[in-house]
Amino acid sequence: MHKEKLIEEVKEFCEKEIKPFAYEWDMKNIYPEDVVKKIAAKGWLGIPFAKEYGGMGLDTLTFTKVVETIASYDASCGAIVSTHTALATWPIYQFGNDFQKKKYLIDLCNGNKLGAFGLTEEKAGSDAAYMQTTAIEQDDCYLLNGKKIFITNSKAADTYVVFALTQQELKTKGISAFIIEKGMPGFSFSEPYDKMGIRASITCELHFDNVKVPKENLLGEKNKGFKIAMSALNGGRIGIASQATGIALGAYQEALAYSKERIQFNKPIFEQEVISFKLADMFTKITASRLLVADAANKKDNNEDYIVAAACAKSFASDNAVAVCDEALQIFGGSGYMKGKFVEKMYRDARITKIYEGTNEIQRVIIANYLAKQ
Ligand code: COS
Repeated sequence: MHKEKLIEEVKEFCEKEIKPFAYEWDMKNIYPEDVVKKIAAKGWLGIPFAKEYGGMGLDTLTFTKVVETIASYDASCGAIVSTHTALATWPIYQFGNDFQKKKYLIDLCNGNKLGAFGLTEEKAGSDAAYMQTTAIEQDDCYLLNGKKIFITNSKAADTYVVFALTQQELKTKGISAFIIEKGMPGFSFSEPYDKMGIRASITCELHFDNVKVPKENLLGEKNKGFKIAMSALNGGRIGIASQATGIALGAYQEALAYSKERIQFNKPIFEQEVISFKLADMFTKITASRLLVADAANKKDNNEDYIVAAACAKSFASDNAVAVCDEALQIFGGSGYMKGKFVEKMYRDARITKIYEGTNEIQRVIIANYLAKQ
């Protein structure tokens, strides 16, 4: 499919299926199950995966454009698509064996199933290796015990990539990745969190109480799971950078339109230089974010090292998203501070992009570690 045509189709879909409802989802904490099913039916849960597995066979840049476009209408929907694709589906695509690809990947790519990623724990946030969840070998299974927190898609998902210690004393070299199915005995969820933003994406804890995970669900090699988690996060960060760029774009578009309508001192406020210069800076920030996202996406597709490029894109685009939403709200003045205005929602939605899939402080650690080696 032609990429420009796809983005036009995504826009039309969002105008009809997302825009009229997004604020209500946010206010009422509603997970838009029907819309996610429609997104799945369009094939947009499998954009960068080969057609033989039910994907669209497109590149990472196209994936970022789709996430950006969706997030410009609703950040939660952007987060749902990005997490499913980059954190749940990609690790199985990259590290799964034929059996796992047949059993899990096809349904994730064609959107029959939704995916989630379970890494974070109470004591293992930025220090991801300090996890407590264990997977102990027992006959033909691993016995999984522990709790994962802040999990996007959580209750709404069907298939989970979950990380656990298989050899505690080895730390990063004693972590393994597993594919977990909803409904496995002993696997349950907390109530959803009541979040500041991206309130239409459902976020819960995952609880594992003696879950018997068949050995065939070990993803990749035993004790090689930390690398799988970190690799998935590299791609996930490109997704978050796209999401952040989309939120900034949505807020900028709202503010630009408003600045041309709102009359003060007998003229549209856009004609005040102080306002048009703000919009010029917002436009510049969005353009720069897009270029860093594209750089990381192209490096990924060209099989170049994209760890640092993803960290640059994620931290820069998310800092920009918060700054752009702040200025958009400023342009709206008091009315932007009221419930019911999209900029108020976007301001809250933007904030998470500086935190999840590695805080921006961690992104700077990654970049600085690279600089130390130059
Ligand atoms: N991509 C690929 N491999 C990576 C990696 C990355 N981004 N970061 C680390 N690794 C690899 C290292 O190369 C190393 O491999 P070897 O053992 O073969 O040398 C291994 O992982 C351990 O690396 P390191 O010792 O640097 O691990 P640390 O525990 O010190 O962690 C950071 C490094 C802080 C970068 C890592 O823990 C991190 O990214 N934390 C943030 C986690 C996060 O994003 N959490 C939010 C999840 S929300 S879904």
